[in-house]
Amino acid sequence: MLPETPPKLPATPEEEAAALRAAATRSRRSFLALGLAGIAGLAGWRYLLHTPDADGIPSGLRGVLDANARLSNAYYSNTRLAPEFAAARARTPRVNGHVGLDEAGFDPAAWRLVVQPYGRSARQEFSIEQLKALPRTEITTELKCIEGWSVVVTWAGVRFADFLARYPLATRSGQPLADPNHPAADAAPYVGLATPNAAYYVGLELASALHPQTLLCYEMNGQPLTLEHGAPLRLVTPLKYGIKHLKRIGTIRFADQRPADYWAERGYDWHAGH
Ligand SMILES: Nc1nc2c(c(=O)[nH]1)N[C@H]1C(S)=C(S)[C@@H](COP(=O)(O)O)O[C@H]1N2
Ligand SMILES: [Mo]
Repeated sequence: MLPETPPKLPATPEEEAAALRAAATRSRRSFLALGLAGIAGLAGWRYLLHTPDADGIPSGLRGVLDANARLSNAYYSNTRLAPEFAAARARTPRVNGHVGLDEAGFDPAAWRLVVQPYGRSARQEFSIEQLKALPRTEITTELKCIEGWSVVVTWAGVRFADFLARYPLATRSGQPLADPNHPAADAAPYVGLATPNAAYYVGLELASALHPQTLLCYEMNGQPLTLEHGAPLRLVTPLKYGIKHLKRIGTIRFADQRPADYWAERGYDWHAGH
């Protein structure tokens, strides 16, 4: 289809000069608009950086991270799985992070897992034999460190969900969680784990603890865990960065509030998902 009125070409030098002036004004305006957008952007950035901190992160950025966390929470449905690999690809990871592992006189033979059940005061203790008596799960997944390296590792242990199926410690009622995708109303929203000396600690949402790849792990690449890799028991939660894979679990507690988290207190995202 032809335009009803074809664009009018300047007929005279005066008309041409007027048309050029009009075009220059238009482009000056858009240049100005761009500049203003840039200033607004800079002001916005200043605002983001200078608003008061929450967890050591400017609250403007904190809001963005929280929005990301809400998205990643949707991801943490028990249907999303971290990729698994052939066991032949497994390697020994470097020893990374010693916080909480330098306790003088720590005796793995005397170690017990101490659990604070949800809404009840009496603590319960578990030996490594009791944990090994539960169904064993082996997975080969990638351990990803927030520092930028990753390595494929074969882990074996008991699923956190299987531990809670046998010992229903996450509900006020003491009833087992029938459906890990829809935890009962009386289930704890959070789990906190710490080394026996409480020097390193991580927090998880119950949904992450119940994820089918989250293990209370006692073996690495077919061998019993070494002390430096977290013996007698460490956490493995492959949808999250290594910072959440607490080595040498001493205590587990179920909580109403977001538990303290060593690296979240130092500015990393609390969820640390990837
Ligand atoms: N107790 C304890 N657990 C910890 C850490 C730590 O400093 N102390 N560091 C974490 C980090 S940052 C990583 S990447 C992994 C590394 O596990 P690895 O030493 O078995 O490779 O352990 C995690 N668990
Ligand atoms: Mo890490």
